[in-house]
Amino acid sequence: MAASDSVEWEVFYHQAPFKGRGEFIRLMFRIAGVPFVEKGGDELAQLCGAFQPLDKISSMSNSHFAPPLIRHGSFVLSQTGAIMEYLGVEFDMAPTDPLDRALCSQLNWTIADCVNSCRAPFHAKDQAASYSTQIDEAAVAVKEFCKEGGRWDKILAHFANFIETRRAATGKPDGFLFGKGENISYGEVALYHMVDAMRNQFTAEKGFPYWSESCRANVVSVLESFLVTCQTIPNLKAYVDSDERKPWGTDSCA
Ligand SMILES: N[C@@H](CCC(=O)N[C@@H](CS)C(=O)NCC(=O)O)C(=O)O
Repeated sequence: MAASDSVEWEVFYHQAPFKGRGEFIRLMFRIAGVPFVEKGGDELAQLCGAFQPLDKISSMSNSHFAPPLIRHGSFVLSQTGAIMEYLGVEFDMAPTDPLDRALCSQLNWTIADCVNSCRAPFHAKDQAASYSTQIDEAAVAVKEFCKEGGRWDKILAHFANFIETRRAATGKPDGFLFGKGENISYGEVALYHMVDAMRNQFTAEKGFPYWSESCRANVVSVLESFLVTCQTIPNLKAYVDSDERKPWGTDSCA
């Protein structure tokens, strides 16, 4: 299926006032300049096992669990990482070199792990319950997650090192991470959103003033330099500067 064909692209996600994992997918469409319609509500619930009674799941005509999903004609796909990879190929945003392509996939799946790692401490008592029911427990768990030299610092250092080693490989110190460092890939779109989400989640305004702590200033400056690189993509810059985006959530990192 070519990205330019006339079949409508649909993105299914919660019709909620936060970006969520749906934003990874929206960014892909926006950067590629491919129109899509966003859907949710009952139609989303019908597609997801997570929102069906247990006795209905085995008779569902599809095999999807939770949003986001995309639909293109009769093809439906779930799992953010799988959708990013699929759209990366469809929209010509996947590296062509096999080793680069594998590393881009590695980056994409490490980001999926990072989303889960960042969400977990905000749901310290019950991962299925709302953050609002566990604010006190979350405050303790997030502080532990973000303590100097802790798990979050390891994740941030990993991404910063990935950026720097890849830039060294492409020979472009301020560039993208694959090929000749000239084009954004789907893995980098995911990294862009992940870094931007963490930068917006771990702030003093939200009660989690960890992004700007001096102990991680060097790593943060590498991550933020990558955001600057990504914002050289005109469609990305126009979208993130627009008022068309949903607000950031308050209890996770997407
Ligand atoms: N690994 C999945 C996780 C999907 C997921 O947890 N979706 C959330 C919204 S961001 C949801 O609505 N989950 C419902 C549930 O798990 O019951 C992905 O990355 O797409």
